[in-house]
Amino acid sequence: MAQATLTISSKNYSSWSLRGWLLCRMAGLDFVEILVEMDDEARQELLLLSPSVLVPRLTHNNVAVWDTLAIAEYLHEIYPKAGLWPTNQAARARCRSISGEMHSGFHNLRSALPMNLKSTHASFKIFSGARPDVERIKTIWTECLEESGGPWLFGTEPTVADAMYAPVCSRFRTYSVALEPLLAAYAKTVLSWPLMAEWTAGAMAEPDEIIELEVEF
Ligand SMILES: N[C@@H](CCC(=O)N[C@@H](CS)C(=O)NCC(=O)O)C(=O)O
Repeated sequence: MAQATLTISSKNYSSWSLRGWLLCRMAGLDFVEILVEMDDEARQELLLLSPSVLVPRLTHNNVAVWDTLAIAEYLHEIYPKAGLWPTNQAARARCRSISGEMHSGFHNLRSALPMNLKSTHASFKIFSGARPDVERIKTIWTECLEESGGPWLFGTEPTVADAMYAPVCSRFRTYSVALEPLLAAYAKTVLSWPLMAEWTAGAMAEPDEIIELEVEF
């Protein structure tokens, strides 16, 4: 059986790579990472293997899966006991809904506050177009945490939703977004997750800096 692979790009900047990687690790998949360096000549060739020309891209048993939510659903089929989605149907529906919201929305937040694990900015004025995104995310987290009791969005174990919002926790830290205690505790849970620590260590070791993704002040 061929070794499963996950094609990803920069650990410092690529939030979708982080989500895909977290999902694979949460599922317990044995895989090797194919890191497409931002300035690598092989990058285009590797990315072209993914019809969307985007990462993450998973290969498993000669099946190629691209797009993060498709990867989540594929992993859930392969590892149904991994708990990627909540077992309760209503919670699962909400988990899918808020994961979908992250997947298809929050464009202003994503462009105004790009993921940059290496960076922190003590005072950052959030562009007015991104503020509704921040408020909506706070509402989502509050509702989930109040319903489930935390520390993760759907209770005692991380689910797809936590992987989807993990890069947001890092963005809120990078750009010093103020959070009320319940949400600050949630962000702390995510940022101190051993998987996040492992990914962040990889980001810190990356030499490249992408000027376009460095927010200027
Ligand atoms: N909807 C896609 C979004 C993936 C995406 O935008 N990936 C970015 C990296 S964060 C990418 O591959 N950009 C192209 C590139 O790096 O050349 C998914 O869910 O996987």
